[in-house]
Amino acid sequence: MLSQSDFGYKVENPGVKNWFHAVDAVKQENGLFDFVFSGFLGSKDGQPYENDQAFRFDPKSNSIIDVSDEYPPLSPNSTRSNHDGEFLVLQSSGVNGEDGIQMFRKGKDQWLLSDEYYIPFDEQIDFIAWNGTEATVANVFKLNDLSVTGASMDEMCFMENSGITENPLLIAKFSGMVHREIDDLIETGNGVSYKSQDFRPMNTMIFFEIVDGSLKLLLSPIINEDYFVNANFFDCDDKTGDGFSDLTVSAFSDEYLYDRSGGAPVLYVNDGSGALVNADVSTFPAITWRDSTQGYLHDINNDGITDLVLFGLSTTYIGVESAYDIYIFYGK
Ligand SMILES: [Ca+2]
Ligand SMILES: [Ca+2]
Repeated sequence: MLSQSDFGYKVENPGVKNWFHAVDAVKQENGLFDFVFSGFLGSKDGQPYENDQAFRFDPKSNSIIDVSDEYPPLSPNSTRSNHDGEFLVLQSSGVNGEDGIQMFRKGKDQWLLSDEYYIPFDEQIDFIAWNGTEATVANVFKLNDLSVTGASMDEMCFMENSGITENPLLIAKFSGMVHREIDDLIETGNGVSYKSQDFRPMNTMIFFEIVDGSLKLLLSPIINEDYFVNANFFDCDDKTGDGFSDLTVSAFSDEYLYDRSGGAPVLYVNDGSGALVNADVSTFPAITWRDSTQGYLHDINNDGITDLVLFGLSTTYIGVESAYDIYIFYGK
């Protein structure tokens, strides 16, 4: 919907229908943003088709134009640009199935591959995913003394005013699963296959400084990282109002190692000297009468104080059927 100078809105419906999974806004030299979308491979009339689409507002024609051809193939798993639109980082799979990222830098009229980083895997296992009955071969990564499988870099953000680096700072969430009981998994080809329900979610944050167009892996600045968080999304905005960006993981309330307030996000507070400290959020309001909740920290009423938004992930209260609902707790 484009607001019009005379009155009301103009509705445009660009592109073709798709199941988009990654979305981002990429800043342009004129201050406007391109909107880029990427979904999983689709097919139409039996023919697979590319699913990346990118759109730009064209002031001359006062309309949305398709600029998909200007972009490299985007990743449906994660696509993220930095604040001035110079870099575009995509989740990527290496030639041997390693998981990692590719970073592109904006050139004169096209995006050029600037650097890439892949996490090598340690071994492979036979694995049955949540939606399948056939075993497939899955990579196992040794990470923080854990054997992590089913993993990928599935969400990223660029942190500004980090106090950690002067250069652009990229944070990638490496999301996977750890077996609930077994540390030493048996390699593929030995007749043992593992089911996804025997694993529990884990996440860890991986930090990169961008130096002259290269990705430089950093030691994690997080103090007391909570690996056993089940989460899809995180952001890196300032939540404490001190000007230094914090890291907020919008965790699901279930699948924790220990009890946690229902729906409270995990908050790593920037101490201003390069450390992100896992904050005690036990006094945050909690929704404990729902089966499953998820929380976000945003300043909803724009008074400069962060508010907490909790919402239900299912239509089920404990014992009661209901609709999805949202709770907003205004900060004080
Ligand atoms: Ca802060
Ligand atoms: Ca507020």
